[in-house]
Amino acid sequence: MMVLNISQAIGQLKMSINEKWTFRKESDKIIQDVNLPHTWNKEDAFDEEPGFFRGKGVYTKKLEFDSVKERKFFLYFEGAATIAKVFCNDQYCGEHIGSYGSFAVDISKAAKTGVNEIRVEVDNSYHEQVAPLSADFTFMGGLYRNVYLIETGAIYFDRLDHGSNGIKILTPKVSEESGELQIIASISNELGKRRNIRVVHRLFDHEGNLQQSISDRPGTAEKECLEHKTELENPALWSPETPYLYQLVSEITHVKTGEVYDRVVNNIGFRWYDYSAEEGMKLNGKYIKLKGINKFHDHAGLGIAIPDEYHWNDLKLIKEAGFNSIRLGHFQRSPVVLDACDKLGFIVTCEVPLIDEITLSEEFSSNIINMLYDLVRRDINHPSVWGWGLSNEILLRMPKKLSKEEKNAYRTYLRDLLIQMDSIVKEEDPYRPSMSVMHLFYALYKRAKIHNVGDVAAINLYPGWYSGTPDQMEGIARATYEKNPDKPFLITEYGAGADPRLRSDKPHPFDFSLEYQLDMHKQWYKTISENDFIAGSFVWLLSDFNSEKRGDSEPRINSKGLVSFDRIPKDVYYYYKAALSEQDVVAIGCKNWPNRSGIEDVESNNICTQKIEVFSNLNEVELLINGESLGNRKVKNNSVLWDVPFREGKNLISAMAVNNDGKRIVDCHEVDFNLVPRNLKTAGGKLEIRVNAGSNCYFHDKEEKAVWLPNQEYCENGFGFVGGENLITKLGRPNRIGTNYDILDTEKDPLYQTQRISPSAFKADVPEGEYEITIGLADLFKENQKKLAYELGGEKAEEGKLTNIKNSFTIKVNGELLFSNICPRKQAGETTALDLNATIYTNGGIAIEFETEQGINYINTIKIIKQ
Ligand code: GCB
Repeated sequence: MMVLNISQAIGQLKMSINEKWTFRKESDKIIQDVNLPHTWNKEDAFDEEPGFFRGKGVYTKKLEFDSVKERKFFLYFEGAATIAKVFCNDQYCGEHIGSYGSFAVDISKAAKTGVNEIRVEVDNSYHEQVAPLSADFTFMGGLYRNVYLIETGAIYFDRLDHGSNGIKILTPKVSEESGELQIIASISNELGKRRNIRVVHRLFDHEGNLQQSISDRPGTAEKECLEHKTELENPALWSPETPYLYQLVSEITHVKTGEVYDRVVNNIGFRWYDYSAEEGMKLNGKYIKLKGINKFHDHAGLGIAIPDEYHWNDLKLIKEAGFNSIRLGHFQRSPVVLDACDKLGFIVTCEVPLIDEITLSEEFSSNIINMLYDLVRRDINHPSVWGWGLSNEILLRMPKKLSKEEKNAYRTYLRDLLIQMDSIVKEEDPYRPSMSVMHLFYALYKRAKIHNVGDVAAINLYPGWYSGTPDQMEGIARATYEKNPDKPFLITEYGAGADPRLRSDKPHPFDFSLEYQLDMHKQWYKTISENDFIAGSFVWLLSDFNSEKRGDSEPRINSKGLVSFDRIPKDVYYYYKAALSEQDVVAIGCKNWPNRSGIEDVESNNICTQKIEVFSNLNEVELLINGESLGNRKVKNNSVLWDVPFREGKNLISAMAVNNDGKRIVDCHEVDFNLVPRNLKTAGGKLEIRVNAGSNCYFHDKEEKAVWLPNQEYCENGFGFVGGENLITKLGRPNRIGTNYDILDTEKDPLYQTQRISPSAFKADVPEGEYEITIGLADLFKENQKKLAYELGGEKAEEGKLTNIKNSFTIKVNGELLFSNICPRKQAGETTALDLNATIYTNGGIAIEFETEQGINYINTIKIIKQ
């Protein structure tokens, strides 16, 4: 337990109280010791059972104060999901609605000298009056951000105003010559009539030199706003390249004794923006295109309860890649994110969780408006914040079954709400633009007359992913821009999913290969960079994230990140780094693939040629394999492709380039290659064949340190399927290869989500010997086909093809019955992985034959190993 009140000496205290809480679910007796940040969903949001706990959790903590006389005690919660009620010594002290806003609760009246018990009841149940109601992320619960104790004297800057620190700072007019500063201090006075109090604002430059000091005397009112305007000559300007920050230290002190009652420190940046439809964006008088990216707030293994350092690391990854702008879309972020954006130099838009779905009620409106105040009042001082987001794709979930009148009422409700929100934002902050982000169907927004709410036209576009082709990006973007001739135009999202474990030589929509994602981004970014009418764009998004309802190659994960859920860069990250960064970049692609596998190019040449892509912003790159040069190649569109001859075992690849100063920039990558002989009959010793049946993708198996090869037809002396076809569905998109079902009892879902249907055999012309054969199966023929979660383009349920037939079949090897009556649905369950394993001896050749007993036969994976 800690004893507080150091503040008596230093006047004011802000202290992290993340340590040593207890937690229990209200419905549970088990009490756990926890530290914050904490969420109770970090496991169940990721398990195979649909759903996650949505209910009440109770946190307690002991705080000891050595004196409470004339002291104020606030608990400052950076975030509590979703509704939090705070008690001190069993007395109710306050509550907050909304998962993402910060708020303070005054516990002074309930606090006593000695030990105090803090209790926070947090509830993340579905509540139809509290946004967000539905979205492509998981509404985890808990005290998932930092909590602080703030102790002040009895006159203090108002902490109870939507998470603000009581000081509002605006920079109404900035130029190179002068920076205007408007400071509004909200003061709460519980000292009564006592005088001799002074409020002092001191402005320091980055080096700690005092620039200005403003002093004032507050009156005796319980609440008072003291406003000051001042000007700084020749301010050092803030920009992404030089994020120069001043610091404003605001204090309430006793004139004679010097006692500090309260102190607040804010960072300040002087910069000005101009924006218009014709000229796009200007920062400090110079044209700037927003090269942006979205960032979320969760991490593998932690859920949404991530320590501040993780945010810093994310932002450093973004900076390193060369992006200059970030959209903090969908909901408010941790304060650290905004602080870091100020310091690292990002131009930021922030948003409230008015997303996808609404409840038409006054209570819903009033809650979202409160969240808007939470957002603006807390974050207004940050120089990094450029604009305010009012909503995201808010017509995405307008119920289809509404009557005409109901639809009109829905539209009117939204329009009124957005207009009101827009005017609140303008009242709070006349100097920043607002926007309401649309999705592909512009006409819906036009019809509801919300296409033009806000100052910026913003739309999320996924041509080539959810529908259409990447070359449609320009047309759709231009049309949206032209329909809003008075507004600068932003593409607030564009992206494609990629599972770091999947690669393909024939990338295809919804195959989740790294190559498909890369190919889309190359095309999209070309369009974006070549068209000046696009004032800015934001990749969707930095990192993969948890979306509990999602069924993709990694169920429950939205994999559109440039880096994985545990922040391992995908190829596309390096592509952007080469395209955007001012640093010299030479980066070998597929570095997260330490293993590769492939078939010898020509019988007995011991080589398999596979592509290696290098991303660079230098002119030429040289590639070496095992020290042997493959020559220099010119870099085009920030990339060079090589056909690299891999040999069995370790292969060391190095990419080298020389920069303008003559300095060599080098990147290296080691690949352990499993070379499969073209003529299997010549295979001496060990042999390893793995096939991802029914798929065009290679699958990297981290556990087994091995790679599964794409489906292939049998050819003489080799291996492959005889007959059959790959399962094609309409899930997510028409002509999808395989399904997006969560395959139970495995984490290697993509291996089982695709399958070869009705092959007559799988043959491998291996030499004599003992072989271990593993056949992987999963019944993908769903009995109750449900509508799948968040599928923007393909929400239609699969029709026709999928039936409830209990397929069963027999598997023979070389004419001998190996497995009979195989019915994966019965033996393992629907969409559940079933591995059949046997060791056989052959005098030469393996022919695995399938004989149908009922329905059809199929196979999802096959592995043949000779040690
Ligand atoms: C969107 C949404 C975002 C989704 C994204 C996707 O348009 O704004 O919340 O996560 O698409 O990946 O589908």
